[in-house]
Amino acid sequence: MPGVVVVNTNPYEGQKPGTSGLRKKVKVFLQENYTENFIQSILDANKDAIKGSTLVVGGDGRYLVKEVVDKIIKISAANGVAKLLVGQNGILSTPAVSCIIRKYKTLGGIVLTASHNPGGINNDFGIKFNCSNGGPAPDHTTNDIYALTTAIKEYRIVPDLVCPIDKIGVYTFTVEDRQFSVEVIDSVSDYVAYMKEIFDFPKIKTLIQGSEQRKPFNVLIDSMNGVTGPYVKKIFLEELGASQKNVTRITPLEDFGGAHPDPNLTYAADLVTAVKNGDYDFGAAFDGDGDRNMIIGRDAFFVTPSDSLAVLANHLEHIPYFQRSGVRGYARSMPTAAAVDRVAQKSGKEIFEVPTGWKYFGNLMDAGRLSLCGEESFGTGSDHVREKDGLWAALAWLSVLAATGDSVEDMLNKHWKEFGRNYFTRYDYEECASDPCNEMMQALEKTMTAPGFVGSAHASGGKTYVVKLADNFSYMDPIDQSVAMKQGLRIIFEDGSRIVMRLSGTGSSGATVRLYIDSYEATDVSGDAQVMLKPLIDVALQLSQLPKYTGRDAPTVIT
Ligand code: VG1
Ligand code: CO
Repeated sequence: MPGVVVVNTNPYEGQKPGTSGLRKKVKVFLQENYTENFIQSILDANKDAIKGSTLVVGGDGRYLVKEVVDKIIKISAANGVAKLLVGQNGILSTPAVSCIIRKYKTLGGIVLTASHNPGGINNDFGIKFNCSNGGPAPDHTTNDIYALTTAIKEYRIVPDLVCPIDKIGVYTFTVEDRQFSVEVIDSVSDYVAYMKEIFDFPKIKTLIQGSEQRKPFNVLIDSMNGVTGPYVKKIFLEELGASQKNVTRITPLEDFGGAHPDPNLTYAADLVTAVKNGDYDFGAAFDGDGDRNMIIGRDAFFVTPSDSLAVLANHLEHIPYFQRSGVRGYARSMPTAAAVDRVAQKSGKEIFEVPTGWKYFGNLMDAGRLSLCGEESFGTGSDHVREKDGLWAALAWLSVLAATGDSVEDMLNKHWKEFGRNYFTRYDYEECASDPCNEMMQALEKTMTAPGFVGSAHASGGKTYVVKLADNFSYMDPIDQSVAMKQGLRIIFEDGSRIVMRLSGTGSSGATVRLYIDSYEATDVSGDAQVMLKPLIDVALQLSQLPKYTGRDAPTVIT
């Protein structure tokens, strides 16, 4: 009978979860007891509920996932957890973890991913705790976890417990006279079964394979060597009748094949090129852990995530799940352009604006007030789970395209004609030095809150913008009244245009500055976003003095 060992340890600094979990370089997690401390703190944050509980464990297949699954098994066994549901070989996409927590009503789950950050020994790893609703832990829970990491003195582990995770099955152990079991589950089956309930698979299959009315709709689905590979294989190749030429990079690799698994125009350039040069009607890419999506149409026509959300919001009636449950409200993160707000207005539904991070949508969904939401960072999802869901978004798009018979570009043109267009762009300045970025944010906040700033005029490129509101965004959750402060600097102008600036909470080193710009045009809808937004971008760079503080004259990524 394997025994529990209590190991003395010392706290590490900086184990504070960011926008979505703790993300650091692999080498940081490899320090002695670093990972063990954090896992013990997650379990302790659940207090007595951990005893006899069931947790879901899985990750995106990146370097270190299997080793950390093994540690979670050993530490859970020592802390009185009754059962773990572990994805085979440690593989579970982030939305699949959410789905499994909800389906089996577990206490929560531990997700091993640094999402869209590169993987491999020299890159990033991450650990995130999700609660019993299937969503990322809210701020008060991550604050508890962090507080525990700063005071930890020991952790409990069963070092001799050996459990295979490569074979599906139930493995049972006796630890201190308690039963402890690990059920290794198929990584894709629960999630795929759920997608088949949500969507009309035969209809999507007819779209892809073609019919007398419509020639085959040629899709290209890119998993970017991330966790969605096996899900894409099952759904697209086995269920929807697609062929090998419709899928790419569907084997999860520990280092994502050297790719940066972030589905945007820069890092998913291979997909963009393939769709541009090939005879494809639709392209979709997903990030490392499968919660993000990018949608493009024929000739690589790009759909901004803010528009994607709005178009789906306007067409949810084509999806069986919403036919059954109806559509409650909509929501978006603050930096996301307000296209969906106009759809909400038209349909008389509630619309919420929350801080960046999916954890802020959870309460609204649990309270039955939110059906569909999204973020400008390529996140779209619904209340079917409590994470954003890349594959779900691609299937939602295909459902709508099948029902309307339109091309992706037609869908957008019709949408803009009806609602007007929210032009949007995001500039990312990755891995800058932290101190000057903090100074820049402080200085900008000072400028923005100085007397006379509201009402001041800012001119560039023949346009003049007059400030209507300037603040550091704060949010009170309408369900539990919890408050999140300092969620991003925003300047809103009289004409509704916005400049938003915030520092990323997902980077693993240095600081990443995100600058978001958007403006609304009721009729001038066929312009190029970069051209349309250039004057506002210049105003933002002037006001923030970004080039001076960061030493950068161009962003790393433009979306
Ligand atoms: C980024 C995005 C945010 C998203 C978060 C997690 O956060 O901006 O919208 O929710 O990543 O997504 P930040 O703090 O770096 O801006 V994922 O797919 O990395 O879990
Ligand atoms: Co992700």
